[in-house]
Amino acid sequence: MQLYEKLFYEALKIRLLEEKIIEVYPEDKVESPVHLSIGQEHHIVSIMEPLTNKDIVFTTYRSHAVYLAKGGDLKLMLAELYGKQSGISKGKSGSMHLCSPEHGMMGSSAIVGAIYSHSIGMAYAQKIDTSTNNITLCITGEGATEEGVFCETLNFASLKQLPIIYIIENNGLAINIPIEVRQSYTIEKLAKAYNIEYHSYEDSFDMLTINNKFSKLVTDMKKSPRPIIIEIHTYRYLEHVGISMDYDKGYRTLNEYEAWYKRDPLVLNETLIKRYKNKIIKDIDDAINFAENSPSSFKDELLTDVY
Ligand SMILES: Cc1ncc(C[n+]2csc(CCOP(=O)(O)OP(=O)(O)O)c2C)c(N)n1
Repeated sequence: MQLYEKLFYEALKIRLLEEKIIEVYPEDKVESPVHLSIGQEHHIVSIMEPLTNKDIVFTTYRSHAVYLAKGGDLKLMLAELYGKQSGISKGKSGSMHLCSPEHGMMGSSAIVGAIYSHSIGMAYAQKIDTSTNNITLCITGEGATEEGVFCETLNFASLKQLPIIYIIENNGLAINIPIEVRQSYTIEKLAKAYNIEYHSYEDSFDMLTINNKFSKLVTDMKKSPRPIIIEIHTYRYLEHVGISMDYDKGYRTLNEYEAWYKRDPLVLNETLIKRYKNKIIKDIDDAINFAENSPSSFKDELLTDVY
C-alpha cells in the first residue's frame, strides 16, 4: 500500500469507528462519556506512522484516535467502552483512559495538563538510559498549555535537553471558550522563551506533508535529542464531549465548520473511501459484537488493579 493510502486507511478507520460510536451511543451501552476526534484524525495518523512501539505516547481524554493510530485493537477498545471484562482495563477506565503499553501508548488522562508531568518523567528516563534513542510524545490541546505544569515541564525539558515532542492540537477551543479570550501568549513565543525549537503545521488535513516533516524531525531528534514543540492547526467538528454538533450554542459558526468539511479528504476522496469502507465497517461490526457478547465487569473486582 502506498504511504498516502496507508495513512488514509488509518484515518478512515478512526472516522468510521467514531461514527459508529455516535450511532450506538443512544442505546446507552457505552459506559463513559466520549470526546470524539472527528475532524482531527488526519494529523494523528501522520505523526504516529514513523514511531516505533518503544517511542512512548501520552495523550488526553480525546484518546480514540491516538490509541488506534498507535496500533491499538478495535475489539479491546470497544469492550472497554462497553464496560466489559474483555476491555483493555477490564472495563474500568472507559473512553478517557485508553492505553496500550505494548504499542507504546502509555496512557491518557482526563485531568487537563496531567500528562505533562507523566511524559517529562518518561523523557527523563529515556535520557538517562543511554542504551536507546527512544522518544516521548505528549499530545494535548492548546487549552492545556494554560496549566502551570506546562511551563514547569518546558523549563525542565529545555534545561536537560530531553527527547520529548509536544504536539499541541490547536482547535481554537477549550470546551466552548475561544482561544482569543483565554491566551495572552502564543505557543511560538512561549517556546522561544524556554529556548525550545518550535514548528507550526498549518493544515492538519495535509497528511503527507505532516508525515514527511515529522518523520525527518524524529530521525534527526533520535540523533540529536532535544525538546521540540509542534503546533498543529486543526478543527473539532462535534461538541467537546458527546455525539452532537454544537453550532446552535452561539460560540462558533456553521460557516467555520463548512470551510473545513469541504476540504476534508475523508469526505472528498471517494475512490479510497469506496476501496476500504466496507472492510473497515466489517471490522468495526465484529468489534461491536465482541463487546456486546463479552461479560460485564465484576463488581467484586472494582478495587483490584487499583493503587
Ligand atoms: C485540571 C482540569 N481542569 C479542568 C478540566 C475541565 N476540562 C476538560 S477538557 C477542558 C478543555 C481542554 O481544552 P484543550 O486542552 O484545548 O483540549 P481539547 O478538548 O480542545 O482537545 C477543560 C477545561 C479538567 N478536566 N481538568
